[in-house]
Amino acid sequence: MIEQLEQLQADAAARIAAAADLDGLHAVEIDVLGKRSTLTDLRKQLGGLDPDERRTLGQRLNDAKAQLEAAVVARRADLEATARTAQLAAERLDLTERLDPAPARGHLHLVTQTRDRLEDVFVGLGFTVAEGPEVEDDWYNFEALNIPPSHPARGMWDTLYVDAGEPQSVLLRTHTSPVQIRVMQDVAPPIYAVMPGRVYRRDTADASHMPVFHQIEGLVVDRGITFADLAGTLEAFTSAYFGSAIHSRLRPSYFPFTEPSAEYDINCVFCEGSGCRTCAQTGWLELGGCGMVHPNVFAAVGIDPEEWSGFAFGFGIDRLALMRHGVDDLRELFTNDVRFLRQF
Ligand code: FA5
Repeated sequence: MIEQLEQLQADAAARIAAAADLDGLHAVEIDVLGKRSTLTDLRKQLGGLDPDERRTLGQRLNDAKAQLEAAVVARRADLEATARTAQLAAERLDLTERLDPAPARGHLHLVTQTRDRLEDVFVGLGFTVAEGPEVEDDWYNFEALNIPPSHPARGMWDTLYVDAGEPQSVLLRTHTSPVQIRVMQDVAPPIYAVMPGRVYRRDTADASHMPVFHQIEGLVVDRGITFADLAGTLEAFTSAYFGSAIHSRLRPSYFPFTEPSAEYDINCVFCEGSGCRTCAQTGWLELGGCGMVHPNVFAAVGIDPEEWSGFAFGFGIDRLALMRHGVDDLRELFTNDVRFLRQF
């Protein structure tokens, strides 16, 4: 019987080791260790043996059973580990994988590029950059700029009002000039600052107008600043931005917040001054207004005009972008056709 048991144990151990998967192992386990197994049959035969043989064989049977059970546990652990690895491999999701081609990278809009470039040029000339709110009140946008209520010059800026506070007291700023006021309130002179931003007017869109557009304001306040400094600064800016072939000129004009005031023109970049359709055969293109800061503006912010003088200017950023890139219709910038935008 001992021999029979040893043979049985060896066979059972081989079958356990050979079980290919968990179901197979379960079947082998029932077969070799279950109630109807040969091992159980052998145990049933113990009753017919004499006490010594019964003890010896009983002990061997218990050992064999314990070893086979341990073998089943070990094989099960192996098979479970293999099954788990296979499951992980089958369920693996590669979240870094893209099946569609990577989308093309975009770039900054031409107006943003132009604004950045303008800031760079002025920072190179020693200016700082400041910003102000797009929703303003009447005082900043008009009154502090020497445009009291019912001043006829208010008609120069067709204003969009916001439904807040007293009627017509809160508005979308019509120019970046209110930021001049905020800068002068915040910092004591000397001041050398540019102030870019978005502005709003009740203008109908056409080749040179948009109801929402962008300006860059400039403000210098220091001792002994003259109109010659203004002209020199704008000429230095013109060649830094457009190249040395393009020059500027100042033409008498009127703004309530500057005295004297001027329009800033540059040589037409399309015909370089010889005259074309874009410049209406004049050879010049108008880019913005400028002038010496009016004493009433200094008074509004508490700067002594006897001690300090200054100049200011305000250019249309969108129009500067058109000029620099030879585009002849402002609306092209805002239609947002990528075929147009990706050229810049
Ligand atoms: C002003 O807005 C003054 N605040 C400029 C100024 C600042 C003068 C400081 C003196 C001292 P004006 O309304 O002319 O000025 O506008 C300035 C520039 O903004 C124009 O020359 C033009 O380049 C641009 N601009 C005006 N209206 C539009 C519009 N609807 N669409 C696009 N650009 C415009």
